[in-house]
Amino acid sequence: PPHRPQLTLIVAATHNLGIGKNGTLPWPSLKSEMAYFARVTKRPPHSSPSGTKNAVIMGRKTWESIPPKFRPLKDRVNVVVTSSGRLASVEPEKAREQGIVVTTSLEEAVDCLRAAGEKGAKSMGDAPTSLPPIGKLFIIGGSSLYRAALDLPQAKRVLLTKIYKEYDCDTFFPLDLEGEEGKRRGWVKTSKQELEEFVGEDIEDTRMKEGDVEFELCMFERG
Ligand code: FOL
Repeated sequence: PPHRPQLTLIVAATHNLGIGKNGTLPWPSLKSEMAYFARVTKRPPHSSPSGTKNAVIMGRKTWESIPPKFRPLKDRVNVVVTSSGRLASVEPEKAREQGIVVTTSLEEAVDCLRAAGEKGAKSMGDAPTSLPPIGKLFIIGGSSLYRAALDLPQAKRVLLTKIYKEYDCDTFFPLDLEGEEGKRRGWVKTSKQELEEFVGEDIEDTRMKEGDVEFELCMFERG
């Protein structure tokens, strides 16, 4: 496993980069888009050891935004970053057995997962983790965690779903990947083929529609 594991941000945003409103998503459920999020974040890399799970790293407000019946997000190691080091909704002892890791910074989150991912390479002296082997690392929001991740050189990929409808938003993705700053920082949109290869599924058309909402599945990378 790499010493500095790559991080992939996954986000759905409007044209104005809106990602949230009043502690939840700005749009009334986009089932097919959410299903894409769930499939992609659950699917471990090809040729990973059996039992490998991906990790989803999120900020405390994003954790709270997930309907209680869906959290922790199943079949993934859930990591919640919170400066207080506590989650009101979870008993600390219960957290780890449910596959929930609570950390106080993104760096701590990545270090903790790296230790789990390299488990077996070292034999003694590790803290007991009870974490499975870790595959891909996804940053799932919200805006302050996206910003922290974009500042790390390990963040080399963004899976962006562009929502082609305007919704009132009070929370925004911190970087316009296709704007001046995004270009200056080296972000480029990849091909559909590269997207399919990374997400591990064939995509008939990256341009999709649910009800009257059109959206587009995109991937951006930086060298
Ligand atoms: N990225 C994309 N592309 N779409 C999103 O909706 C999205 N949402 C978040 C982060 N990145 C995203 C954060 N918000 C659930 C709810 C909110 C949320 C993320 C996940 C959630 O409940 N997920 C369940 C699926 C539930 C269902 O099937 O409706 C899961 O198992 O992933």
